[in-house]
Amino acid sequence: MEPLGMSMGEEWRVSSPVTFGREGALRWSRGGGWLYAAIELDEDEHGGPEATAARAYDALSRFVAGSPECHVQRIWNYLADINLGTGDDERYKHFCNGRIVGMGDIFANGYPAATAIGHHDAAKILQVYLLATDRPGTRVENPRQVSAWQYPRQYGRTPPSFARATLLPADDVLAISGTASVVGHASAHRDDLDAQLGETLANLDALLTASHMPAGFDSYAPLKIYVRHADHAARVHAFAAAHMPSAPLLVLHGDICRSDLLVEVDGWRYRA
Ligand code: 3EB
Repeated sequence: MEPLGMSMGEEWRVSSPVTFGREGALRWSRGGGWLYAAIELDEDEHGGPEATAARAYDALSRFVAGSPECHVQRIWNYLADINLGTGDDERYKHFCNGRIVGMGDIFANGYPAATAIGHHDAAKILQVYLLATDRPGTRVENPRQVSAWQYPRQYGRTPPSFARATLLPADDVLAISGTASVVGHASAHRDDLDAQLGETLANLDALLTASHMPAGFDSYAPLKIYVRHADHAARVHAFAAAHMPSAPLLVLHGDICRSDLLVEVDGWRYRA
């Protein structure tokens, strides 16, 4: 995704030796009880977003099930044309259908934190990557929001399978799912960027409270903000400067999975 403003990289380090490898389309690295796994599949080779999501999740689930790091904490999903199609035929909803099919048994105890965002590449590549650990974490839901897996039928045949956040095993880092202007199960403040940003921040604050993490988003809270319209980036940067001036920020041009949402935030909150 195109960065809107300053670009930065993200690096995950462990204080143990790291091994890495490849199994078909799946690439992985692991060390010190942590596993990173990523898969990229071309929809043209697998038949649309539903079948491709099922394949991607099946491959990841099998790999994780055979790994000592079998507790998936966090997943990121990026797909093309996420809002194309109407009603149950929106591509995001097809993705949700396939995701649940491919998830298998490793999520029987609950879903991981997640993000699902639309990219703008011409090639319809589904990219899914995850972080898993050898010890269980703690799932966190947001008291201001209906849990995504309990969304009513109007949002699709298959509710989105993710938790609002996970507290990683040492209890010192919160992995925050894509968070947007959703109250209860409804999108709030249609066509109003500033109100959506304010509601999103209220949701993020509530998530910190529910997780017993320190309040606020400071230098210990690296965040990504996904913006539907590139010309909204300046207002998003201004909002961040006012409300989270020291948070390391990456603003990206991406589509939010509900077409009435303009902005979504995900990232990390360290206990510091
Ligand atoms: C929402 O709150 C916004 O399908 O994995 C946020 C994070 C959203 C993850 C997903 C969807 C997903 O419902 C959408």
